[in-house]
Amino acid sequence: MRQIKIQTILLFLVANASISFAQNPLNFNSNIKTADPSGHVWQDGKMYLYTSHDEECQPDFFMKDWHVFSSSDLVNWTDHGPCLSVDDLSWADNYAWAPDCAYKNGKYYFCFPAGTGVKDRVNPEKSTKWMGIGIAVSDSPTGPFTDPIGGPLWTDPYANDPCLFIDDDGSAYVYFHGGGDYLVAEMADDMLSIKGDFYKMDMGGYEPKMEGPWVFKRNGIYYFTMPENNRTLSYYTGESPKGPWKYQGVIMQSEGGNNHHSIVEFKGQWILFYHRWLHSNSTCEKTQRQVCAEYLYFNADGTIQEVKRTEAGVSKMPTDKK
Ligand code: FUB
Repeated sequence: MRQIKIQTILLFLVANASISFAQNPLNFNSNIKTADPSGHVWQDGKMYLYTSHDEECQPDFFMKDWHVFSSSDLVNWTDHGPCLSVDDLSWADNYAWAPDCAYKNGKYYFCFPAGTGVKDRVNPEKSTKWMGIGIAVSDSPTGPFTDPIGGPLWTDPYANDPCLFIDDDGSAYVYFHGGGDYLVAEMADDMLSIKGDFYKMDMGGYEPKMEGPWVFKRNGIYYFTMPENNRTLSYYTGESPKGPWKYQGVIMQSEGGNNHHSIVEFKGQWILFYHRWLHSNSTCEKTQRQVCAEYLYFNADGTIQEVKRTEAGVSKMPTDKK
């Protein structure tokens, strides 16, 4: 009898350990290093995470492909493998950087930055690096995606880190930081080109350097979020997808290296995905990037509460959803 009791207690402890153990960085069941997470919940209710892929000890952000992961509980993840690689592109051979994805017209549109050349950090005038934004299409959220244009959406200005946002009326927008400006362009209905010109948004007079913008809508408020100076996650709010925007403050403080994020609602709870520079699971002397997640809470007036990095991450759904 006593033995049965002990076994029952042990079973209970093991079962609970699986939901309370640290979930950061996210466990993708391999040693893969990922960065730049873009989270989306599609029709099947699962979370899909589109990430860039850091090669072990890679130099200067030379990156070659993108991965898709999916999960029904944010704890157990399936790696669907590379959904696109620069080898599939005729116009770029490197810099498979921060991607995004959107669903429209019954298809999935994977929007990605890629490029060629090299950056000369000592003599910048000798740099040959160029980056542009492409769009690839698939019938499946996990790809494989194909590039129907065979080129970037535009060649000037130089651009990376696109964010795709589809408004409630189906209008699609692409956001990026180009030439020091906060730019947006409307996508054509077929999502394969932009409609009209770039629009320089009114950021209320506060325009720090940034990359990796993210736009979402909640209770009629538009949120424009970004890593300020590429490191501190902060946000603006507005009444339209093109602004004007009002700066509201910090979501997550900097911890040194670049940060890149996305914010998405999952089962009534808002989630912040981001990456950290960590030594864990690395054969490399340097820290490497790995994707993490935290719960994110709104105040009654729609402002966002500051998020702290934790080890537990999203291991246990909170009961006080906001
Ligand atoms: O991963 C390469 C680049 O680093 C991304 O495009 C930026 O957002 C930064 O995370």
